[in-house]
Amino acid sequence: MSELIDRFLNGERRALARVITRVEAESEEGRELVRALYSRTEAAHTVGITGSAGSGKSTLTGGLAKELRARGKTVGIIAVDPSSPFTKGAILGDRIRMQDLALDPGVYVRSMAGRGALGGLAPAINDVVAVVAAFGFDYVLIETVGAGQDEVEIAGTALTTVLVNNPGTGDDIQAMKAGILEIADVLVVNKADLPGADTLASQLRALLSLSPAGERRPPILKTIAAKDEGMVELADAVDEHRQFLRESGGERKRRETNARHQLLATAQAILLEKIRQRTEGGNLESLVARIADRELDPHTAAEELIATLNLG
Ligand SMILES: Nc1nc2c(ncn2[C@@H]2O[C@H](COP(=O)(O)OP(=O)(O)OP(=O)(O)O)[C@@H](O)[C@H]2O)c(=O)[nH]1
Ligand SMILES: [Mg+2]
Repeated sequence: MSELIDRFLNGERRALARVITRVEAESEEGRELVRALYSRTEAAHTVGITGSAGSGKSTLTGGLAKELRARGKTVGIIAVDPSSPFTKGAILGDRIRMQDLALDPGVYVRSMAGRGALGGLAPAINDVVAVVAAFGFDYVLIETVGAGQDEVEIAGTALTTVLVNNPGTGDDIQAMKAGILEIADVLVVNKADLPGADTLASQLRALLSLSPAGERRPPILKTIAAKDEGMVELADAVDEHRQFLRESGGERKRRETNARHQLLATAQAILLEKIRQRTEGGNLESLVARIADRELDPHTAAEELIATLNLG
């Protein structure tokens, strides 16, 4: 393992890929690797790019990466649960750009599943982000699909969250309902070449004006990711938010919020796994049957399960 870490620290891509595979498997070895590398994760700026399926997240991520590269920065990209392969939309959008990115030693792209074995978010997401950050990229971009609690949670791993909206889809109202607007640090109206972009931008502006006075209002950017338009402004907005976090002391706060979230989510995963190990086949199944027969309510049954762990 220490040889793998040495190669990782030497900047070998294949070592990075192997470390991610082990971390993703949630093996004991993977956890040891995270333990060994975790202290190195602080320098990278993590950016979550979220929004509904097909809103142009991959194309936008590619465009942002290209702009950051033009500024001499290195970029790691993690696409969580891509409903289309990362390159698909981007190839449609701009074939040459993605080829450039794929060949660029300053860019690393990796896809991963967002679901754990027991359903829910894969606990490994945070670990994979940490490992990619530890490799030494200046920026780590995390693309996630959807508009709901999962995305809010994934956004919890990033310092800056970019929310991608499209004109004329109506899903923005959904996004606001899910409270996702509250986690957006930068709002993007992508596909601004389609009708309704200005209307959407002003609707978003109106909504933001309802937030308490004195709070930071996220900028609203119009982009045409498929044509690389607005990428300079997007990179600027990400850096401005980073600067804001630093100057306001918000970076520390956000790191603590993220740390609290990750700690509790990890503890939950460990407990769930322990409960499963100790009760599978036996107690678990009998409790399941008794709930199904309405002999027992789920709450009492859950208390019984937890009692098997002897937590006191
Ligand atoms: N008209 C227009 N189309 C765009 C724009 N940006 C992306 N697209 C297209 O929208 C489609 C989806 O783009 P992707 O980048 O794959 O979107 P995504 O959000 O990553 O999609 P999933 O990962 O599958 O959720 C592709 O056909 C893109 O070419 C844009 O600014 N304008
Ligand atoms: Mg995508």
